[in-house]
Amino acid sequence: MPPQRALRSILTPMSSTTLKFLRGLLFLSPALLLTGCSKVSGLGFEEGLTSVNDQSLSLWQGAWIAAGVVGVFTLILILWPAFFHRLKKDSPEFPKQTQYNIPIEILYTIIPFIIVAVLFYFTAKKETVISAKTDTYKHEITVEGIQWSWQFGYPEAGPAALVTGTPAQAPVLYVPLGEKVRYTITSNDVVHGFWIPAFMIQMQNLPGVTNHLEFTAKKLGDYPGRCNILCGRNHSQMLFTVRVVTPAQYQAYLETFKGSGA
Ligand SMILES: [Cu+2]
Repeated sequence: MPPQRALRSILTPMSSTTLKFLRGLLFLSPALLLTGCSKVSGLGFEEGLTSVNDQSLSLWQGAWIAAGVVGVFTLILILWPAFFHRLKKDSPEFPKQTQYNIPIEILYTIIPFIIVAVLFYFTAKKETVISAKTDTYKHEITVEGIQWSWQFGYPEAGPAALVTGTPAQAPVLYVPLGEKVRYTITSNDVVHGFWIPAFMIQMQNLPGVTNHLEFTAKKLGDYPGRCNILCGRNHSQMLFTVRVVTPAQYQAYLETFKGSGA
């Protein structure tokens, strides 16, 4: 086959069977994606670690599914003209031009607006539940960001029950299993970010502002914590460990402060 003819045969529009198959795929792909969601993976996060995970995980999964559907649809829209609207032998040099097409311009303004509005709605709904203040918490812990470490306080064990970390010695935050704690989040210098990645939790420590967050830890173990706001030279060393212990161990931990005269 001469090269021109070979090229022409590649450029020839596909057969109607192939066309039908690809069209079917276009409408089926979002459906396939959604039916696979009856058991979606945590996509990097574990279910049931804290009361916040229970709320945030579906938001995280939903955002990925929405991104996947939009991504697949966009890819199809990009590939569609490349496959089905190739230059034919007898076509004019340019296809029909559609600039200043008002309905299309309105459509591609409204669709992104709807996407953002839906993501905003679900985010705001979850955020309201996660950051709600209640009076059903059992313990209080203070979390102060300092350049460049953390100070954790356990007011139940007295005003001097404080643990202050340093960049060289990261502090441990003791948390009781299955009991709701209210965290009072403050800063004594610049903006820091109290972040426990595995718990899907982050709240900023703002100078002059007192933030509150309440949650219940649901699984024993050690979990890494970090500062996620660039707060100065040793920001990367603002590490801590969250240690989820049984309520009895937590009480015993509080006793150690009392024993030390705190
Ligand atoms: Cu910091």
